[in-house]
Amino acid sequence: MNNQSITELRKKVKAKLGDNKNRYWHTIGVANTCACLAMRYNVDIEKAYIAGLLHDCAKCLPDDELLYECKMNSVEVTDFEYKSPYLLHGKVGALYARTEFGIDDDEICSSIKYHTTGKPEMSKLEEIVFIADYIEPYRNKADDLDEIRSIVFVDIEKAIYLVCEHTLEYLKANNKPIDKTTVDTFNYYHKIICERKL
Ligand code: DGI
Ligand code: FE
Ligand code: FE
Repeated sequence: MNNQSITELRKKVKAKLGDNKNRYWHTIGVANTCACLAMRYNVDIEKAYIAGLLHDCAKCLPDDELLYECKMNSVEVTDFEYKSPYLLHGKVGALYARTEFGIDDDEICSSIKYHTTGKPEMSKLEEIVFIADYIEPYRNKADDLDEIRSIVFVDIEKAIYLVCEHTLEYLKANNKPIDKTTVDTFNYYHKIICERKL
């Protein structure tokens, strides 16, 4: 993709995110962070940047539209996602990446699909998008951000384990329902870290 195409992609994403300026700057922050992590972990920089740019392209859809898009495009919706349709912005984002943004790359689309819950055994690109979403420069909410930001450039698997642990603690403390995939991701990365210590 040439510079012109990337610029077009940025404009299209901006339009898709509507008036939500913070969401656009978050998107730019994730795309740039993905590119940096791609340099560190020998991943295709352009693919990482595009995945970051598109990861939240369906974020502004209300719950009923997320469910409608899934129904119309035969995207599977789990019982849990019916109850928490917000989680579908990854799956619908992956769909839009193909249908509205012309991205025909399975790995990019999968990174978008799983960016909220993660999944066990993510590819390096999937790991990069998952963690970039949490650490991008405009994020400032989590109290462990500084720690994660420094660890991720040394040990991305450990950083993912720490983010999953923090997210699960947050969801439990706020009585939010927890998707099985979020737990599976935590268990997988926890196991990797524990086995390394043996
Ligand atoms: O779209 P963003 O806000 O940039 O980030 P995201 O897509 O990673 O969403 C982050 C939120 O998703 C965060 O508040 C935690 C929440 N989340 C992650 N796993 C689960 C979850 N929420 C519920 N209810 N259940 C989960 O398993
Ligand atoms: Fe998201
Ligand atoms: Fe995001």
